[in-house]
Amino acid sequence: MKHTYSAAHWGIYEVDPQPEGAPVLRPLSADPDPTRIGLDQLSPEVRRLRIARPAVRKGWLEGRSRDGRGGEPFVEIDWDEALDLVAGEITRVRTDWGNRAIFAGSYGWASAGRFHHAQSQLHRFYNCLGGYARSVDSYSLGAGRVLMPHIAVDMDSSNASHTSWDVLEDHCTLFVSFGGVPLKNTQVSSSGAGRHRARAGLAGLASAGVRIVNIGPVGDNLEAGAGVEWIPLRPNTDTALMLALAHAVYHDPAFDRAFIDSHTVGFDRFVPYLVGTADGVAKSPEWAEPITGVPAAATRALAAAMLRNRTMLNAAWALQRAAHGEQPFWALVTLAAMLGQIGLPGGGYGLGYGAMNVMGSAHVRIPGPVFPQGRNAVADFIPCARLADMLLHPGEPFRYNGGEHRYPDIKLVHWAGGNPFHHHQDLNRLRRAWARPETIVVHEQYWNAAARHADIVLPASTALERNDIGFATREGYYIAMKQAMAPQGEARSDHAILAGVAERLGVAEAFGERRDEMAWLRQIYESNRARVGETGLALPDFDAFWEQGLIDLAPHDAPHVMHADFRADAVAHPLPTPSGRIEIFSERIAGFGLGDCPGHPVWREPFEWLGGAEADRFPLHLISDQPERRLHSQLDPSPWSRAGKVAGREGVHIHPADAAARGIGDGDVVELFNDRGRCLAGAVLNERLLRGVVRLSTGAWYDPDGMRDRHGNPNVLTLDRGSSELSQGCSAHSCLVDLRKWTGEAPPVRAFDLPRI
Ligand SMILES: Nc1nc2c(c(=O)[nH]1)N[C@H]1C(S)=C(S)[C@@H](COP(=O)(O)OP(=O)(O)OC[C@H]3O[C@@H](n4cnc5c(=O)[nH]c(N)nc54)[C@H](O)[C@@H]3O)O[C@H]1N2
Ligand SMILES: Nc1nc2c(c(=O)[nH]1)N[C@H]1C(S)=C(S)[C@@H](COP(=O)(O)OP(=O)(O)OC[C@H]3O[C@@H](n4cnc5c(=O)[nH]c(N)nc54)[C@H](O)[C@@H]3O)O[C@H]1N2
Ligand SMILES: [Mo]
Repeated sequence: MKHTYSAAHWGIYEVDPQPEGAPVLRPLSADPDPTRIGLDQLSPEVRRLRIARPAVRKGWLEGRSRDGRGGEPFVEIDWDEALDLVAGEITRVRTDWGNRAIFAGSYGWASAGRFHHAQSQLHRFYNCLGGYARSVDSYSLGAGRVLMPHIAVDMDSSNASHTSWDVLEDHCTLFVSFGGVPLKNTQVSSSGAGRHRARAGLAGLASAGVRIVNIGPVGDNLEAGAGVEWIPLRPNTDTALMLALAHAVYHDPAFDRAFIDSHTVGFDRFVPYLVGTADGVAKSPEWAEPITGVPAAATRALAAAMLRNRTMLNAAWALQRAAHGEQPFWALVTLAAMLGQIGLPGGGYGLGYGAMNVMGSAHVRIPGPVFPQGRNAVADFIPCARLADMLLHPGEPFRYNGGEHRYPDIKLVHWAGGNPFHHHQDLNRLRRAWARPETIVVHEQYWNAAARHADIVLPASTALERNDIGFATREGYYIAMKQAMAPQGEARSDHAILAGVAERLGVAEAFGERRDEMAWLRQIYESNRARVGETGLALPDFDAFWEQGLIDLAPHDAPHVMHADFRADAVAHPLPTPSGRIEIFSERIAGFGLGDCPGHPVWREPFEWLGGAEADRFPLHLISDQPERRLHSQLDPSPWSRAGKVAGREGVHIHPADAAARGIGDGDVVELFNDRGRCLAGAVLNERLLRGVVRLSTGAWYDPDGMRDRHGNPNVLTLDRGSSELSQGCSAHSCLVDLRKWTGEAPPVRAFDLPRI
């Protein structure tokens, strides 16, 4: 039998359905570097954690009690009862409090597929009912998303328009990355990674003789052969180093301001800060040295080399997932503008080569199929990372992107396709916040912490259990994601679940438009085909696409240079900023009058860092980066993810000298702690880490035992504070901890136990 296809965020599969039982998955044969993530998603270890039937927390069922979330047993009920309960709660809350008391922001990655996109389904559903309190931005790019449209271009356009690897290989001679190009991250692209290209991209740079410099606290996140230079840097001090590089460039005889004059605004308002006439402090390499730990001579040498090479500057997104996260992006763009190579092949800046597979793609950019969400009649919103603030402080004001807003008073939380007990910071605080709403409804596939902390749990099907269309920007494919197996247990798609509730609330027709699953796929594909047709690219009709299984867009590949049009003619191709140019000084941001984000890039001390006073008590900077063997918390129970654990827990990387000072050996169970919480982890001694830095990747399923997590979830330690009053982004990477060896017997991990039913 001919195989079918399926798409996941980490790759495309060839699927051999079996007459009985689970289908067999293989990575797409055309993928030069497929990932192992997800190949055992149908293993017994994963399948046993599926939610079989709708379930309600006992205390809530019996007396609507809010206590006991995350601790009580569940009672299984049938679908009709469950949908009646959900419809009843929605009606009650809408009647008593209005739609703005319903939070359905529902941040998260869910699964790939354009129709069964859980958030789109949920948002459309509530829009049919008069709206919901929503969330904006992302945990990924909280600060970047708000900053970049003011100074250059929005992040979605930026991500979709990076200079392609082939151009870098041919033209770049110096590639400098702040935060590496971690191949672990490029396994993934939101909505479906196609051909994995980053490993070959880096290898291409190395074999072309490009000088590659990696700057940051972590030395093993840029693997391109032997030649990579590593400049260790204290976490969260990239901005200070970028300013020092700018200072050295400014005083270099080779500095030429032609590009500054023709393509940017505000440089002359930044220079007094840079040279120190504004505040008495020149941002020189000597000034930066005690902040960053980078010797001034090395900074000067690098700045000189940047001016004399075709230089690509790159920054990892992690840099802005921190206190004052706008500053490293703004400083990087400013430094690149001073080098004058933005829009030239192989020169300029990148924001996130190494964040996802899409970066550096040569595939065509066309609009993708979308499931229409309708209009939200409720104005209330939060920046997504202000979740706990909202629940704890209803009615209180917050600043965001120049405006002043108030947190809505939330009575009902409805989540589909995200795991707040994965993604949010300071989980002990989140648990206090989570006890506030009257009702919490969660659609989940697995009995993870999000499901366990809900009142009403509705089992969702997986991508392999439904029909869908796969497509991701510049990933090069349309994928006919054909259902390959029956849903496990009584799981239903988010669409079917919400259609059931919509029927009870009298909006079935508005929500479903009388289309079944296949009719929706046909509709969203055909309307997309018409839009794509306008760009001159002819797609086959739906039936041909569905029959064929895959549309390969590779014949339309073309080398791409970011900002080439803008460089060639800034008048004909202005940037979407107020001035149409790159804004080194932003009148608009300056006009917001924010103490923590003035009108040009600045160095501000992070909330927590190794140079701050708190480092006396907690002398280690915690980096909680993306995990190598899974996507966030997804598939943590899989054999592949578990094979990466140390002593049954997530591995925490620590410099051998820091370990020795604490009597810790490789493989020991250790406890990380600060004032916010504690967690256990398994020690991994790693010399390619700056001393004073520990790295514990995210995504170990949360396993609370009081204030302590037993499994290695870094978010019991991280700080829940907006990156600045401009963006209110997630600042997870600004976090100090200490760590000690665990003596005696370590408590067993319970994260993968099923709840009591
Ligand atoms: N400390 C720290 N914290 C971080 C970060 C960090 O760097 N450091 N990174 C942050 C970032 S960048 C991100 S993007 C977030 C990620 O946070 P999330 O996106 O919330 O994490 P996931 O584990 O991907 O959660 C997706 C959930 O959706 C479920 N799911 C999958 N498919 C479906 C479906 O079809 N229907 C339904 N109903 N559910 C489905 C999965 O089982 C899973 O539980 O984490 C953030 N948190
Ligand atoms: N396998 C896998 N891939 C993923 C994901 C996943 O969960 N699993 N998640 C995806 C998502 S949602 C996102 S948003 C992207 C995120 O992409 P990124 O934000 O780029 O990913 P991170 O792994 O958090 O961090 C990248 C690197 O920055 C380094 N770093 C941290 N702090 C600093 C600092 O202050 N200075 C410097 N110079 N370096 C620092 C880290 O050590 C790490 O090696 O990854 C995506 N890719
Ligand atoms: Mo993300």
